[in-house]
Amino acid sequence: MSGADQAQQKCGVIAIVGRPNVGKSTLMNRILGEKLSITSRKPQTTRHRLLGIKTMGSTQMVYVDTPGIHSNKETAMNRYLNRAATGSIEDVDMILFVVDGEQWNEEDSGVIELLKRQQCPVVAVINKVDQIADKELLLPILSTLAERYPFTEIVPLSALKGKGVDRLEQRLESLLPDGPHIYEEDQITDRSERFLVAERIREKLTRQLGQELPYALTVEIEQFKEDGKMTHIAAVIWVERAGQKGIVIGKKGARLRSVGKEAREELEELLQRKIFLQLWVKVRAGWSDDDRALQSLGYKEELH
Ligand SMILES: Nc1nc2c(ncn2[C@@H]2O[C@H](COP(=O)(O)OP(=O)(O)O)[C@@H](O)[C@H]2O)c(=O)[nH]1
Ligand SMILES: [Mg+2]
Repeated sequence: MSGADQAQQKCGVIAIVGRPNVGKSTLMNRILGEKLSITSRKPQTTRHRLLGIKTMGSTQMVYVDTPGIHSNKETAMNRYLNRAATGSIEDVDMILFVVDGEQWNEEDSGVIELLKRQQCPVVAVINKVDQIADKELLLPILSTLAERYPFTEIVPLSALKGKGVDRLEQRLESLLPDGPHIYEEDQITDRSERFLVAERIREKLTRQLGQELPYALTVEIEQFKEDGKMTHIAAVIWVERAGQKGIVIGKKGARLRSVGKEAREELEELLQRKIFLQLWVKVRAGWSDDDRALQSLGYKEELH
């Protein structure tokens, strides 16, 4: 590419932050028009920093989806999640601070405290406005938010329904600094297929299992192999206790079969090929509160 072309390019890294469950991952997927990040009704579904790259002509937006910043009990996993989230707001060009239009709590206030240390523009997103029937209620939410922090912009939207997202993108584009693109035009994430596959299996487990269990499990890909006809994927679902193993497997293996079927169907769509998926459930006591186990299961410090 010639120097002149590069000079016209715009590029920026935009971190999406907020407390768990406000819709950060749903928003990133919506902007990209692609399901990269996994989502669920349960808090702390997102455990890793994940880039979503959107290039349109001379403009490249590099979104960073992050685990929710929270104040739960101190375990190795919780410390890891908070580090991954707070680390991603350093050295970015913009921050998207996402809140749930219906609920504000002290975890949101905690995130605001972190924002106060940042120099870059911060755009606030009031998400889930589809759940606010009386739109007049938005005005007081907007003004309270404006009092809490000098946001560059406050944009109400619905990530789930896609309402207001175009307007947000236009505003972000206008704030984007000049600079050469960081990634190739056709690259949409920094993560491997292997990673996306493990995450998609974890999403199905998170959605199908009860309240507590999702936090006690992680997914590790043991085999990822092409044979010309299809991709053979073998994954281990690690749980913390034998009792949890039984629940994941279900009566006569019903739960595991159902997770496997849903995951396989989505993975075939994601990877655009036939997949043979095998799932095993294994116990590794206390993996989520053990720094070394976390590392070996892929929860490594993510520097960028
Ligand atoms: N009604 C409604 N629900 C939403 C919206 N955006 C996200 N959600 C739901 O909120 C839950 C948490 O979303 P997720 O993207 O995983 O939140 P995250 O933890 O901030 O990444 C999921 O059940 C989403 O479907 C929205 O605009 N409207
Ligand atoms: Mg998320």
